Amino acid sequence: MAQISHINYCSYSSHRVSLVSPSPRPTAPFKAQPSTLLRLVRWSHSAPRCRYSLGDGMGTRSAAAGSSPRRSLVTSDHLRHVESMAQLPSGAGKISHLNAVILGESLASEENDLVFPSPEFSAQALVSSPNRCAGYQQMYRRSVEDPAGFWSEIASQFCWKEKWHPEVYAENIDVGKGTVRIEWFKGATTNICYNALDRNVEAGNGGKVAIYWEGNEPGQDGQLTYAELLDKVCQLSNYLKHVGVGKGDAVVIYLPMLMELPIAMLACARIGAVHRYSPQMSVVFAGFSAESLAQRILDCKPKVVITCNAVQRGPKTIHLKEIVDSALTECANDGISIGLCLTYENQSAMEREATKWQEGRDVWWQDVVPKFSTKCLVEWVDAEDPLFLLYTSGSTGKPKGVLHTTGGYMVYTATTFKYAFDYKPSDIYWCTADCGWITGHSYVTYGPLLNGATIVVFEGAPSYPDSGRCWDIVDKYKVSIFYTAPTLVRSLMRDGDEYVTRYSRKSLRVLGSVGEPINPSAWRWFFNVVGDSRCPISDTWWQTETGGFMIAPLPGAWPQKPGSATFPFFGVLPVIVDEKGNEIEGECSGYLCIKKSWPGAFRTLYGDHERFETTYFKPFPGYYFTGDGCSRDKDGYHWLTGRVDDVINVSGHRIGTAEVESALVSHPQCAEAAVVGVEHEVKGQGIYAFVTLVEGVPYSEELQKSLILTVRNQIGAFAAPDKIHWAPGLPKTRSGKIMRRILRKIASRQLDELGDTSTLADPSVVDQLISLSDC
Ligand code: 6R9
Repeated sequence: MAQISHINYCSYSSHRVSLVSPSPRPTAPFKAQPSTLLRLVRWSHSAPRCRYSLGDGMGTRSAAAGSSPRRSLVTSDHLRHVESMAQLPSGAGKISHLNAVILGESLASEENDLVFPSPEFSAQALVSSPNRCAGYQQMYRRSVEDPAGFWSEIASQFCWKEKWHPEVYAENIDVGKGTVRIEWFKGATTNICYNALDRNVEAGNGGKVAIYWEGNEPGQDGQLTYAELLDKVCQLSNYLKHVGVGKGDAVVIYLPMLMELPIAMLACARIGAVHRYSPQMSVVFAGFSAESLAQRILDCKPKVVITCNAVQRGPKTIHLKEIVDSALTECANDGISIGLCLTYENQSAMEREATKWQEGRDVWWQDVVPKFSTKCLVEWVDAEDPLFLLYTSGSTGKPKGVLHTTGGYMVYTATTFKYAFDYKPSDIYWCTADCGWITGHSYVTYGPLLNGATIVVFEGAPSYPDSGRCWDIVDKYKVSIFYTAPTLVRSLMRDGDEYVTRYSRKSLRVLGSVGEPINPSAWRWFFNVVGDSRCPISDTWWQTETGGFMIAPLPGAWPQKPGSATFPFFGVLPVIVDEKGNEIEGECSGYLCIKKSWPGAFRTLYGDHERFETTYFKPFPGYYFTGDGCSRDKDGYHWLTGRVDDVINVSGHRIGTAEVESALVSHPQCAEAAVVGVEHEVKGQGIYAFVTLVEGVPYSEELQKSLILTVRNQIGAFAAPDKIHWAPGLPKTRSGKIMRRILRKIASRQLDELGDTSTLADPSVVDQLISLSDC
C-alpha cells in the first residue's frame, strides 16, 4: 500500500480544475488506499531544488529543475511510477513531499470511475445506447458532417413564416479570410415568442402550466398556463407598441425573478418592428449596482426601463426602483434621458405609497398594462435580427455587449435543452439561475418554453428560511429536472445532509450543473445525496457567447465521470490547441477552441465588431477561442480547467479583474489596485485585491470597508473583494507591467512557488507584500 507521508490540501484555484478538498478535510498524514484517485498538484523531492507543478490548466509545467511528469491524474498505486515519469535526475532519491487532491475515495481506478445511467433511465432516454453511445455517436457524426441537413431538419419542427434561403448557414470564422461573420437560417422569418407560446397553445397545450412561481416566503406562489402567459405577454407587447417601442429601440429590463421577468422578455421578442427588427432587449441582472446599470443604459440607450419597486430576498428588502432612480439620474447627467420607467408594484416587498416616484417618467405596470388587449399579432423578424443583448465581463474594464440573434438561438436553445436534460412533456423543470444571466435567458425562459415545458421561477434565496428550501420546492412542485450551479451545491453540502434527506425528492429525474467546473466531491454529493444515486447529472459547459450548451453529457447516453463535462453537443467541434494554436490530438491539455460555427453562437459584440474579432477570433486564427483551459483524457472526456484570461469566476458569475480594479481606483484614497482570483471553498473563486494607497494615507479597517463598499456600489455585491491586501508597492517589470503571477502566489500563500522575481523593477516589494499578508 502506498503511503504518502505529507498530503497537503490544496483546493482549486483559478487555473486548476476539479481541485477541491473534500470535506471534512482529513488531517495529515493521509494514508491513501492503492486505488485512491488523486490529482497531483505539485511535489518536491529530496534532491535540492527539485519541485514540480502540475495542472495549471495549461498542461504540465515544470517549475524547477527536471522535466515534469506527464499525468496529473493518478491512483496512489500509480505513485510509484511518478518518479520514472518525472524523469528525475539520477540519484535524486524519493519523493519527499506531495500536494495532491483526492478526487474520490477508494475508487476502483481512474478507468472505471464511471457512473453509468441506470438501465431503467437509459431505456426511456431520448438518446440512449446500450451499445457504447452509438445513438449519440450516430447523431453527432451526422451533425458535424452535414450541419446544414442536421439543423434544417430540426429547425423544420419550428414555425417559420418564410423558410431560409439560399443556404442554411454561412460563416467565416477565420480572421485571415476577412471579417468574421456567422449566419444561420438567414432569409427566414420567424418569431421566438410565437414559437414559445402561440405554437404550444395552438398544439392544444394552452391549459398546461407554463410557470409555477414561488415567492420569497414559503406559501407565496402563483402560476400561469400557456394561454394565460400568452395573454399577459400580448398585453405588455401592446403597451410597449403603444408607447412607441419600435425598430432599433432598446428596452432595459431590471427585474427580479417575478413572472413579469420572462413576460417582459417575451413581450419584447414578440414585437419586432416595421422593418423587421426586433427591439434590442437587454436584461440586466438585478444584483448590479446603479453605476453598472447606468453604464449599460448609456451603452444601449433604451426607450423604456422596466423594473419593480422592491424585492424581498431572504430577510432583506432590496429597493430596486431606487437603484434605477440613481442610475437614471446618472444617465441624465451624461446627457441621456430615459423617458419611461415602467414599474411593477411588487406588493409582497413594498407598498406603492412608499415608493419614490418621478411623475411624468414613472408609470405603474398594474395601472397601464392590464388595459391593453390580450391579442397582439407577432412581428415576423429575420432569423438574423437581434434578439437580445447581454453584457458580460471581459478582461478589460468595459463589459462586452454579447449580441444574440433570433433563429439560430431559438433552434439551438430548444434542442440543447431537450437533449441535455432528456426532456419529456411530463417533466417539471427548475433552473435556479436568474434571468439576468445567460442561463436564465436560455434555460429559464427560451429553451424550456420552446419545448412547452412547465418551469419553476423562484424569487427568493435558496437558503431561506433554511437550507432545505430547494428540496421543499422540489417536493411542492414535483420538480423532475433541477439545474443549478456548483456554488449552491457546495454551500448546501456544507450545511449538512439532513436538510436534504428531510424531503422526499422522489420526483427528481435529472440534475444539472453550470457556471464553473463542478469539483468531484460536490458532484458526488449532488449525485448521491440530492439525487439518491439515481439521477444523472448534466454538467453543461457553455458561455454567454455560445448561447447554449457546448459540452454536456446526454444523460441516458454516456457513462459519466464526476467533474467532466464529457462530450460535445451535436454540431459542436471542440479542439484543444497549444500556445501556438496547433491542434493537439488525444490525451492532452491546452486552450479550448471551437472549430466551425453553431446556430446559437453570438454574432458580434454590440457596437464593437473589432473587439469581437480581437477577443475571440484573433488569438488562434481559424477558431473561436473560449478563454478556457481544458484537458481531454484518454477516453475523450473533456475536463474544463477554468479561465485562462483575467476573468474571475465567483459563484459562477464572470467578473473581469480590470472591472474591480477600476472600481477600486475610483476611490479617492486608492492610488493603484491589482486584483486576482483565489480559491474559495463555496464560491469557487474569491476576489483578492492588492491596494496601494495615495501617499500619506494610513491603512485602516474603515478604509478597507469603504473600498469594499465602493466596489459594491459600482458593480454589485457579488463583486465585493473578499480580501484587501495593503500593498506599499506592486511587483512590476521594468516596463511597468504588474506581474500577476506573483500576486496569485502571494494571495494563495504558495510562497515557495514565487518563481523568478529577478526581472522585477524592485524585487524587494515581494518581501514587503508577504510581510503585510496578515494585516
Ligand atoms: C453559462 C455560463 C462562462 C464561463 C466559461 C467557464 C465557466 C460555465 C461550466 C464552466 C466548467 C462548466 N463554466 N459552465 N466551467 N464546467 N459546466 O456560465 O456563462 O457566465 O458566460 O460563464 O463559465 O469558464 O468560460 P458565463
